[in-house]
Amino acid sequence: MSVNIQTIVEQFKIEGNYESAKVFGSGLINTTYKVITKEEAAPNYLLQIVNHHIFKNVPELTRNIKRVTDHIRSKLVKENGADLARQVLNPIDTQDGLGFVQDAEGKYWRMFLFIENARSYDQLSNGHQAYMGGKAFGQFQSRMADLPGEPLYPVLPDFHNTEMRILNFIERVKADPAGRVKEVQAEVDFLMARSEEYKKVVQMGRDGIIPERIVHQDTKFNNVLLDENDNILCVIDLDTVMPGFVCYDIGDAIRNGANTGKEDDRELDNVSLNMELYEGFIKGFMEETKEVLTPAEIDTLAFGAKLLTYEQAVRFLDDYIDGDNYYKINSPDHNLVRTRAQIKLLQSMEDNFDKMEAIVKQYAS
Ligand code: ADP
Ligand code: GN1
Ligand code: MG
Repeated sequence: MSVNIQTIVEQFKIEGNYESAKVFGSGLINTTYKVITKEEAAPNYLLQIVNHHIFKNVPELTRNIKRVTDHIRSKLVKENGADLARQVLNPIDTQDGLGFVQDAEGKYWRMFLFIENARSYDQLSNGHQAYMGGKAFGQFQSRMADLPGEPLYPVLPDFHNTEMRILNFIERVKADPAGRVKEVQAEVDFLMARSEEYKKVVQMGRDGIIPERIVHQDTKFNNVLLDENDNILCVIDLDTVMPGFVCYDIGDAIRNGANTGKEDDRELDNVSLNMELYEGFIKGFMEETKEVLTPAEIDTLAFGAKLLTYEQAVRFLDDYIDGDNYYKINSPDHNLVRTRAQIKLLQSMEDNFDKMEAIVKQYAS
């Protein structure tokens, strides 16, 4: 890259001096680096290029993240023995006080304290991890319940508005910008056959049956940092924290985390709902939230897993039909492979839906 990372880093108020930077993590949207400082005593940092084609208002996004992390920190300081460097993301301010740097190419950079000795898994290996994932997102959600001040800025309006996503998808299929629709007609038909069912949560919100709350909205398991004993450190990747419905968070956590295969598994036989991991997520999430959730919200939780899987299939296929403009891809058919894996997972959830609902009932009581 032509931009010199050191000159970017030096515009932030860091301790110590820049030594090196290397690409880090496996997110599909932003570009992340770990920055090492020369001095042993100085912390390391996490530097990110924010994808401003997606997050168009970086100043407001920066303000949201500051408000959210300040609020979590204000709760942690009241807890005995809380580790303020590891139990909350710490954004690093810039010399000019803006909190982000825009380089000569127009890219936006931001920085956090690097959380040392943290684990972030793309795939789970046991029910304890799922339980911790459910707890982490449940705890995040209950901490946000008393965020002071005006509503958070809607950085991505209608992010999980499935009704809107379906309307956009129909338009995309009609326009067929990359000439790919004929190749994916079976997948389009599968998703369109279910479109009415998956408008339900948005409609329930509109009818006042379920309340909006501040939720995370990108609850992949690699957005939870765990310590060396797999206990919760903190929830990261706060770009999408906005008002939304509670089933989005537990739903997406299950979609991403309770899959026997990978999100982009080419081998569809690997993909299904892992009931043990599903139960772990529900147990952890319910422990943290059941006192505040309404019966109508509790009724949406198992459905949320299907909803978010459906929506993710629509989003991946939409991007494939569009010619791959949104998600990072590793192969020309990557978004189609991802779509097929989401459809397979959704089918498995449809087959197990009664059991999924029974597990929610068990932990809600
Ligand atoms: P993306 O939006 O691209 O998913 P993330 O903010 O989730 O970006 O960061 C990508 C990865 O970097 C995370 O999954 C996690 O492994 C790691 N990471 C992010 N922030 C920190 C941090 N402050 N300390 C240590 N690791 C981090
Ligand atoms: C993106 O940024 P990352 O990789 O955590 C996406 C999520 C998708 C996910 C699918 C802002 O998450 O909504 O569920 O990919 N984030 C955004 O892997 O679109
Ligand atoms: Mg992430």
